Amino acid sequence: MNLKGKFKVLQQKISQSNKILVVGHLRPDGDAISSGCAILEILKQFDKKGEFFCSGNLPFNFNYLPNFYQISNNKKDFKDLSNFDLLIIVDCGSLARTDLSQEIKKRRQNNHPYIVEIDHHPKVDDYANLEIREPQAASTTEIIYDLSCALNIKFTKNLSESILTGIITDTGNFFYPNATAKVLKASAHLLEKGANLSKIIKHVNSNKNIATFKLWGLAMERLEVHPDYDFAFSVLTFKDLQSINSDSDEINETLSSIAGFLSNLAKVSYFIIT
Ligand SMILES: [Mn+2]
Repeated sequence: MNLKGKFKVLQQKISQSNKILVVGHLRPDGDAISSGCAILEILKQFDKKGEFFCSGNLPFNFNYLPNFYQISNNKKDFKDLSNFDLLIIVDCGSLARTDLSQEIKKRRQNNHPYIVEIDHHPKVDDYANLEIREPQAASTTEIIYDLSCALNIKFTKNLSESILTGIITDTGNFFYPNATAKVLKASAHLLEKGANLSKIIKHVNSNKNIATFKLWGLAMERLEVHPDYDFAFSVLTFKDLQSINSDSDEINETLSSIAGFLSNLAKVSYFIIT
């Protein structure tokens, strides 16, 4: 089935369902949170009210998004998924990242609830009844943008800000190569519909804590430049990394943002952080 056909099936399933649950990945990032918030906005246009579950701590810098305070991270409330008619799983990458693997596997045997997966990560698990997977999309919200265009969903300010938040998160403020012409055109359209770019960029990036800044400080302090070779390096030890008390995803993200920033040094072609 082509993408348009899949969007039509999703539209039909939403219309037929009364209890709908949206699931983002555990320790959600801006794309997971805003994808779920955008789906809740779309459901309103079908006169449906959905629930939204993400496991783990919710990043409060996204609390400007519509529906943010509707997000539940209380796993106990979602033990029995048979209460729901439709599950829409966004940005998860793999079943384990839903943090509801057991519950979803159990329900999948009865083919109820119907499971739709919307994602831009490469395929890992096969668990959805309808898989809307677009690995070339910059963010899951870019797929939700295409869905909204295909289904003639009204781009309210709330929906536009949700979609743009995911795009800005996953393109690193339009810095990465996934910020394609299509993404920029979609973003311009979302601005026309009332999304506030500077507000979103400010919120998306207001997620650093003091321990992370101290780690940045260490990396700067130990920075050495070798102009003869266009080469710079800095050193962070395992112990330094432990100080920020985060999981490996977060540590990797912090390291790549430090390396990204330091590689802005003029006349440096090679940068290593070790
Ligand atoms: Mn994403």
